[in-house]
Amino acid sequence: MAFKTIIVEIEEHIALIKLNRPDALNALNATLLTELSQALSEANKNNKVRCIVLTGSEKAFAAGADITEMADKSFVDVFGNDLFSEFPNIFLRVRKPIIAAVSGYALGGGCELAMMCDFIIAAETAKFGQPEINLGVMAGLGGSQRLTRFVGKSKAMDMNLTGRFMDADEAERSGLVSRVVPAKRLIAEAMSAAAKIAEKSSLATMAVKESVNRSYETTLNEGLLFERRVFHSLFATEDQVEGMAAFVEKREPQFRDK
Ligand code: CO8
Repeated sequence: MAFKTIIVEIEEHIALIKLNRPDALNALNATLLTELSQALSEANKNNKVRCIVLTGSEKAFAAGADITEMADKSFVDVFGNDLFSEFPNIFLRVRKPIIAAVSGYALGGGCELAMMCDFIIAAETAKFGQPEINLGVMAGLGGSQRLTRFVGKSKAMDMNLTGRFMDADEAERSGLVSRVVPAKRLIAEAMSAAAKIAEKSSLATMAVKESVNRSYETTLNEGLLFERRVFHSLFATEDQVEGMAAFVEKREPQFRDK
C-alpha cells in the first residue's frame, strides 16, 4: 500500500516505518496519524514481521503535532471531537515490539510518539522536549504522564513548564532512552536490536511486552503475580522446551513460535 506521509520497508522480519514529511520536520498531521496507524496495524497482522522500527529523518523524528492544522481549532472542535483520542489505541493493539529510533527533534507529539513505543534508541543528535507551553497549551498525549514516569517529576515539570529540550546524553541519564548511538549508525543499531528480538520466540517477546507494560497499570505485588503466571505459562510452549534443550546441548535454539 502506497502512503503519502510515511515509507514502509519490510526487511527480513522487521518492518521499518519512516515518517516522511521532510518539509514540516515530520509534523504529525491527520493524514500521517491515519497512515501510521494503518501501517502499524498491517505490520501487526503480517506473520513475517516480528519487530517494528519507527524512525524519522536525520533532522527530526517528529517536531510535534502539526501546528498549522491545529491553529484554527476551537475548544468545541478539539473537545467535541476528542482530538487525538483514537491514535494511541493502535499502540495498545500491536503485540510486536516497537523500537523508536530517534535522530534530531522529538518534540511535543513527537516525543510522545517515541514514548508510546516499547523503547527508544537515540542518535547523539536527538533532542527531546515538550514545548507546547510556548504555544499557550500543554502536552496532550503523554508528555505530562509518560514522561513523568520515565524521568521523574522534577525533570518532567522542568521540561513541560520551561519548554526546554533534553539532549541525548541527558535523556539516557534520565532513563528516557535505552541507548545513545552515533547518528550515522542509528538505523543500523535499531535494525540490529530488532533483528535480535526477531530471533526470539515471539510468544516470549509478546509476554515480555505485556508484562513490562502491566507494571505501569498495577501494584508491585499484582504485577509480580502477573509476571510469575506469564512465566509459568511459557512452560506450555514448545519454544521453552527448545530454548532450554538448546542451552543444555550447547547449540543455537530454533524457535517456531509454538
Ligand atoms: N507543525 C507544523 N509545521 C512545523 C512544525 C510543527 N510542529 N515544526 C516545524 N514545522 C515546519 C516549520 O513551520 C517550517 O516550515 P516552513 O519551511 O514552511 O516555514 C519547517 O517545518 C522547518 O522548521 P523551522 O524552519 O522552524 O526549522 P528550525 O530548524 O529553524 O527549527 C524547530 C526547528 C525548533 C523544531 C522548530 O521548527 C519548532 O520549534 N517547531 C515546533 C515545535 C513544537 O512546538 N512542537 C509542539 C507542537 S504541539 C504538539 O505537539 C501537541 C501534541 C498533542 C498530541 C499529538 C498527537 C500525535
